[in-house]
Amino acid sequence: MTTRTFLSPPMRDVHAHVTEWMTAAGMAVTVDHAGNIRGVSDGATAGGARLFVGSHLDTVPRAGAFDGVLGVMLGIALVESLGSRRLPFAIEVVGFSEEEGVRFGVPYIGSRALAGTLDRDILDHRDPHGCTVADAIRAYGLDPSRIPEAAAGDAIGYLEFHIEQGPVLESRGLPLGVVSRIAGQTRVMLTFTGTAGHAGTTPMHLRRDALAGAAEWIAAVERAASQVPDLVATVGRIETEPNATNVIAGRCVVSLDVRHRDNPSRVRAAAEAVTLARDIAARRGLTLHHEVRLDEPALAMDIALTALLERAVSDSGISASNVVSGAGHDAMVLGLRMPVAMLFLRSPGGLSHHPDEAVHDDDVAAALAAGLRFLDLLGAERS
Ligand code: HGY
Ligand code: MN
Ligand code: MN
Repeated sequence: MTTRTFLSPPMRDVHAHVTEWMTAAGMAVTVDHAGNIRGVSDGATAGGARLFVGSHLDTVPRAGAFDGVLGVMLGIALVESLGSRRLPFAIEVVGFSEEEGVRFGVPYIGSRALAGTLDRDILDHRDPHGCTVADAIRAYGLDPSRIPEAAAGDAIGYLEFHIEQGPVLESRGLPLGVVSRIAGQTRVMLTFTGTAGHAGTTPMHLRRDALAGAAEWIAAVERAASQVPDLVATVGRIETEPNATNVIAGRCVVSLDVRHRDNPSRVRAAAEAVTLARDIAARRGLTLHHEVRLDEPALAMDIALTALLERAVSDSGISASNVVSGAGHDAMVLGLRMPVAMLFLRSPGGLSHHPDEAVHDDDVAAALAAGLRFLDLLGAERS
């Protein structure tokens, strides 16, 4: 299993491998100051119009082997398969440095740098060891003051290959799916604060138990979310202090991840969850603090680029089927800056964010063939 977080030592390892493969495919390779590795197909004029193809290289903890990195490898394979064939545009393959948001609790650092939308205050976020994003960038041998240089110039658009990470394509018996829309995502950190106390001597009615309050809230969030069609709400992280078996918890920090394909449903659900936390805290004599870490609107894929991708898939002999992505992707960030399209590969068992995440080799071959056909169609359109 793999755990590769932002500019961690495993990221240095994967950069070494990707540099080798990009170079062997005839690409000029750089790492920008947000830690994105970037390979440009040769013959590209500096600053010339280019198609970006990529995904992220960071992973969740104990991840599988395909979430993100498969999209980078398929980008390199596209360039490799073109060989000496010339297109009327360059291809830039990007391996983004931070999409999951695991190390600093803030996702999309790499793609925001490419989109030119990275807020400067994100550089001050600290990881659990107190290291800031800026420190991590410097420790990697990069310069945070040069992040603006990472911004994309003249972009035709962005194509991302990614595993579906869900059960839809497998249920349809399809190897590939064209993404129509990516669900919006709200991420919140909530802190319940009570009073630590002796587990043996404090009567139940005299307690201000932060962990019990958080637990009541977590169960209530799950119940509420189950009533709303297409809504998902997840509490994936919990940290409690002092985290001892014989001490009533004085403080408990929990994460909330809320998603829905339409924004009003998501925004309403997230707000209701925070109000619920505040009510439970008040009734239990706790205080509540919350911080919105991400408020990412749902994004519809670019119509023209997606139509070209659908044609490429059907020209490759596969019925083009649309999928809404419940997972967030770097395409959401770049879609605010350039036309974007995404091609999903079937996820056996719908499994992801798990060491047993898999793909079928034939589906990867089909994705590559559809990607090459997409380049033909885009090239013809721009000649
Ligand atoms: O959380 C997500 O949707 C993605 O895996 N970053
Ligand atoms: Mn992921
Ligand atoms: Mn991913």
